[in-house]
Amino acid sequence: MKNEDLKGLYSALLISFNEDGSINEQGIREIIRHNIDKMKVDGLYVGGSTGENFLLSTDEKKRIFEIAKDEAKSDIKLIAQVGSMNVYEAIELAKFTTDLGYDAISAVTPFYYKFSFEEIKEYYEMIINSVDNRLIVYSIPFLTGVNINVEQFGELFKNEKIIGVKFTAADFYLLERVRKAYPEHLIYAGFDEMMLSASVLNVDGAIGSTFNLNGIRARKIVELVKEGKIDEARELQHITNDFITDVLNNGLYSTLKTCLELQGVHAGYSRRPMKSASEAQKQRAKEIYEKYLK
Ligand code: SI3
Repeated sequence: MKNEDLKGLYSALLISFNEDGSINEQGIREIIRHNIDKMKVDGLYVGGSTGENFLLSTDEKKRIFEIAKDEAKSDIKLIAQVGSMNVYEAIELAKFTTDLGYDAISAVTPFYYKFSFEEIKEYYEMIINSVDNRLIVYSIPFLTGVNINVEQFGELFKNEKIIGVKFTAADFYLLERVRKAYPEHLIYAGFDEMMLSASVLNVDGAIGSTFNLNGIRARKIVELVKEGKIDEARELQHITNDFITDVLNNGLYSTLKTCLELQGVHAGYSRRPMKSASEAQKQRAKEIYEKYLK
């Protein structure tokens, strides 16, 4: 598959857990089917923040990668987020998902310690040079505290296997600079609530948690921008952002999961220490579902 074939709209896959925190395989399969059959997404981003990935063991991550590939087969594109504080785990997962046939891997910038850019670059080189695959940098400064500037993106992109970035930041000046500087690299918008603005800047795709439920509306925003129908796109972004604001206020992943449950998809519990929805939050999620998704 050519790099440009990786463009498109990807759901950051939600993961269903049982009440005891174990993986709910049937629930995960149902979420994947819902994304393919109802949301009509181009691909899935597996093992991201939305997948509560950083709360899981290596074996659990591997099992989720296996389930996603087994359920999705080659019907849609699959990107595996393998990044970890433990670069050796990241390498192990990069090898594992490449062997499974994932179309690309992605890795969050290493976090917690204040790594220098040289260290960050070496982390990426170690991961991607261990496999015959392509890598998308996962930049999410508001959670990691790691900011990468235009020149540093250029340093990373010198490795031809590092083909793009998932840009989860509100810095649209930086996004514009990166777009202009690296027209051949793939940029995925990471904040669903800023999809319109990112589309105007000509990103190559988007990866988001809310597409698990709002995927059809999200795609329409992208299409309207491409057709130059900015007023209509803005109206849809307004509705989308009313939805996202209500979801964020009620608890992001637990509300998305409750909304899926209301559609008969067993999205299950969250993984501790992440809290699952309380009765009051479930009630509010029902109102959100009825207002925006029915
Ligand atoms: O890694 C992932 O699961 C993502 O793709 C994350 C994605 O950028 C989401 N960010 C987080 C922290 O969940 C967004 O889709 C986000 O949930 C949404 O824009 C609402 O703020």
